[in-house]
Amino acid sequence: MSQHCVSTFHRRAICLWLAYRDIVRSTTACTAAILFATVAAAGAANTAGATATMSGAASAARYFMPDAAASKIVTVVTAGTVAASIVVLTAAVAVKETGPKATIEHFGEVYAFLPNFIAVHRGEPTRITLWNLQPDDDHDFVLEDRSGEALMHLRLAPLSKTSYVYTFHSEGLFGFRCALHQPEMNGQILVLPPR
Ligand SMILES: [Cu+2]
Repeated sequence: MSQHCVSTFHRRAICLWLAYRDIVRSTTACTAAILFATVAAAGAANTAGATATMSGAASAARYFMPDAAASKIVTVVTAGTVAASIVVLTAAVAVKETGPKATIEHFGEVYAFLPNFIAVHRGEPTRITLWNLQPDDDHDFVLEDRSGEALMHLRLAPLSKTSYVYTFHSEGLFGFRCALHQPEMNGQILVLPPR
């Protein structure tokens, strides 16, 4: 405002008008900025909502039990009489909370299944319970067929036990892995002949 103002009295009206114009302009600009910010925020919220919906749908589709074709290799049920029970732990080999720091700097955080080698008999229902021991880390369990295709995919939430009864109908060596911690968090299930 001061640049428009001169000391002479008869220009007071012009000065006031210019000041008024400046205020109107800045208010308009400010209103436009607020409107733009509001629209941008609404757009961001919509995008976030869409992302959340998509990731929700994606996560629902990501985890699955054996389908009809996979069930010819292994059937998985929640309960029943079992011939054997096996507990598999998620072991924190090198993690940020406890180190060693140099190992994590070199490899990143390292986890493992413990045990990572299981033997079962064909046709023998076997309970396998997966314990996620980490309080703040997700793991998952992908059981693979002999060509490496996923037969099933389970989420192992932090501090949880995930238990199913597996009956293999096919002998041989089947891999499993945590898809979140590759390439190190793996194991194998050897399916032996019936005893
Ligand atoms: Cu993992």
